[in-house]
Amino acid sequence: MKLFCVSAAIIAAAGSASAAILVSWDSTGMAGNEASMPVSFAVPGISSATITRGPGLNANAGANSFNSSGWQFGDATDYVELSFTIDPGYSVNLTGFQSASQASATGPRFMGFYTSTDGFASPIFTTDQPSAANLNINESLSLSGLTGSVSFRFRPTANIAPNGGTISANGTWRIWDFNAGSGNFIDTNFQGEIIPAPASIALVGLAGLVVGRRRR
Ligand SMILES: [Ca+2]
Ligand SMILES: [Ca+2]
Repeated sequence: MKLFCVSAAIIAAAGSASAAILVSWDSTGMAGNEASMPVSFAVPGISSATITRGPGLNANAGANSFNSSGWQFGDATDYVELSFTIDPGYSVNLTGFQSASQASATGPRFMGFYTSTDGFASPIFTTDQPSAANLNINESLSLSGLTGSVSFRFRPTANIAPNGGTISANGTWRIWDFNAGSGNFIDTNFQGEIIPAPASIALVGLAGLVVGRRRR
């Protein structure tokens, strides 16, 4: 009876979670041409978080950023990818994304944010960088029930640069911290909730019951 009560309490708690930053990456102090951006935070249940370049891009220096050149419109290998893995037994609901970008005068002006949930088919939002200046990105997301590995890619959606011409392979595009003003920079992050799956927790509870019986 005591074991049953403990199991029921764990199952009841499984449905509760609160929206917060789930995973973040820090560009502060980067040279810009590293192979990836370091993870600064991940909640328990999220692992293997990375920000990397597609194979069609080149690493490019740019202080406090993750910077790339070699952009060609229509090249499917030209993307910056944000990826993380949701551990077995959890699901994730994403509600927000924060970052910032900057394109050079001949870099890509319009960038779509694609997801692996539809095979990177349609952008869930598009950024417009009309000048070669910082662009804060602060988007609401509505992606529920995510499990396993999830990836997002920034890719050009038009062959247009901030200077009005076409994208040049020498042009650059970087992501870096969201600028909250007054010298306050927020690491690139996804917000939402992570939820332990009730089914897997119920199984753990049942396993506990079986072990308890065998010991008697
Ligand atoms: Ca930072
Ligand atoms: Ca390329």
